[in-house]
Amino acid sequence: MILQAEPSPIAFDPARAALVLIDMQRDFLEPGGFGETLGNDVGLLHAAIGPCRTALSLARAAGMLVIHTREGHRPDLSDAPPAKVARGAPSQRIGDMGPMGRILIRGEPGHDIIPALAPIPGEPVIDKPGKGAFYATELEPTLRHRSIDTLLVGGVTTEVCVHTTIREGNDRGFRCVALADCCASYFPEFHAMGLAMIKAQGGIFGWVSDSAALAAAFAPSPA
Ligand code: C5J
Repeated sequence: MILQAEPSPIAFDPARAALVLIDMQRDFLEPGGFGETLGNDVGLLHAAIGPCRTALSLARAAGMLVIHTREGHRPDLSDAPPAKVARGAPSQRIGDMGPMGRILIRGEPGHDIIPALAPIPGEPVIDKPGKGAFYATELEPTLRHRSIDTLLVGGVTTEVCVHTTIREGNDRGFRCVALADCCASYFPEFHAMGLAMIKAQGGIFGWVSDSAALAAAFAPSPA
């Protein structure tokens, strides 16, 4: 199967590829969550929801592995570096009570994945304390046990958790493809530059494609 991408098309076997949706959580996409406490306009992330739904439907129909990640911390904050909790001047800090429960804490309503992209049984959900999905998680063995070699990545935000995960995956030998319209940022210019960085220099740490190209890759070839 060939996926049109930049800087070059990439061949992939759906049985050895995973769709990885990064942190499509209420805490980042809905008012009152972590993203908004940092002063961001959460509406800017909503453009990625429809394309993520498309990619999710395609991956599920093809029997591909689908992995969801969630950024967040244990209720006692034992896995939250003090430097992360203290950083910046947010209106509320990690662990404070907000309208969707404690900010960025596992088990709270804000930590959930948005209903439009809810995982279904059998889809691993990786809880991560950091920005990258490989750090301090079971993601790598989850992929290796299934002989996955290619990651199709969407989610938020492009230049933070998506980028960090793609960099980590690339260094571990996975072929990482950012699905551009399935990603979004509170800063449109960072989204654009984040994608540009991935595919520059002949694909220095990955490829960039989109949900339409994924649909085309899965479309039956004309007889
Ligand atoms: C951020 C993320 N932006 N999921 N997290 O803090 O990108």
